[in-house]
Amino acid sequence: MPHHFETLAIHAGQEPDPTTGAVMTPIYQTSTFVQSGVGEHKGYEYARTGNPTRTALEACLAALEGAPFGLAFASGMAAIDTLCKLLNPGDHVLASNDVYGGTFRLFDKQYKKYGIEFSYAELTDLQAVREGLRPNTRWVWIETPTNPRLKVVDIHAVAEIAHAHNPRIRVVVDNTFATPYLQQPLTLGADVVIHSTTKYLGGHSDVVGGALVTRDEAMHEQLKFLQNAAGAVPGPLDCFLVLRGIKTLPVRMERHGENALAVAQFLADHPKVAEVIYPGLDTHPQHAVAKRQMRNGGGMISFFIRGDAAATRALVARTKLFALAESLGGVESLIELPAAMTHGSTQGSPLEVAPGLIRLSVGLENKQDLMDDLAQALAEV
Ligand code: P1T
Repeated sequence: MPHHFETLAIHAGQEPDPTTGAVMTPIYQTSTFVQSGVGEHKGYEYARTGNPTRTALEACLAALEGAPFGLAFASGMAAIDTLCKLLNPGDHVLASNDVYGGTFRLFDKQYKKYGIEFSYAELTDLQAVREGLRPNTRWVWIETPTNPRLKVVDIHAVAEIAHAHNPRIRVVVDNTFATPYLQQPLTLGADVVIHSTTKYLGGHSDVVGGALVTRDEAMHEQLKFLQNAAGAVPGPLDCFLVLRGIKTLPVRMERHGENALAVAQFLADHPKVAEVIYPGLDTHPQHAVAKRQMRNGGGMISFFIRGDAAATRALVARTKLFALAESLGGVESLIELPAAMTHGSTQGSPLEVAPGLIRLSVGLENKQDLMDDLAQALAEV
């Protein structure tokens, strides 16, 4: 009988070590593996090509997304870069008009110069999706919820439109913000999932990593070739940390969602807050899609205060529990200003983020403590 998500998170890809019985997957801290004769070995030759700790993580990631194939990388950007190497000059990518700043930077500063076309559309508007597709469109690139504006894209509807336009189009979903616990893009019709495992999958802000998961065997083989050929692989300790983090992903995501909903409601009721963006609030423009597609609204909130740029900068430096830092998805709460921090690369582009937008990664602290922290910071505005 197939196991449920919570069981897969703890066990998928991870058998007790056959030589010692160790229950936790060992950290195989080795660069190479002995051969009894030329080409005669136990499945591992050299650790760029494969390492048993990484194999366990890759199997676990695939299982969580409901797919047969997973690959782990040294960072989310390394995963995205590896995927982009499948593109050829003349190909077109239709992407969300709100994506992580590093993703936009890689497309715009690196892959555009190889003759690849990128255009950015409002993918929450299905008519804009239809109008954005071109004869040479190879991929539709979805982030949902998007970083940092938390737009929710209907994965099933966009995949149907893209595949009807051309069955060879690949629908790519960056599932970093939602995680496979909240939504499984491949079961909704997408073709490839990318992750920054640095975030919720690792979950403790102590590791940088990335992943690519697909059901397409031919694509997997190409990506595996590139993983080995270019070598942006995670080390065994990093793989272990992500595996360990994943074991508690379901319980963490439940609490991230519960805490974030409470914080979002608190902000929405606060007189000094101008606007709150959270997929779990019924005021969110795609709340209905979020309810259908995600188990809860996730742990990320964006908001604007009633105040100028100086007031906004002062506020983000005044919270105590919410640490002013880039990244997200850890057990601890973080606050940041995307326009000046994570999304600096979008300045002057059509993806430019409003300077007043404040982003929260709501952690697992007591939710009343988190609201009190925001209240004391807002009191000074
Ligand atoms: O940082 P790295 O592991 O390389 O992952 C890149 C990445 C990819 N996709 C999304 C949706 C992301 O949010 C990120 C990284 N984002 C941050 C560091 C941030 O603070 O938004």
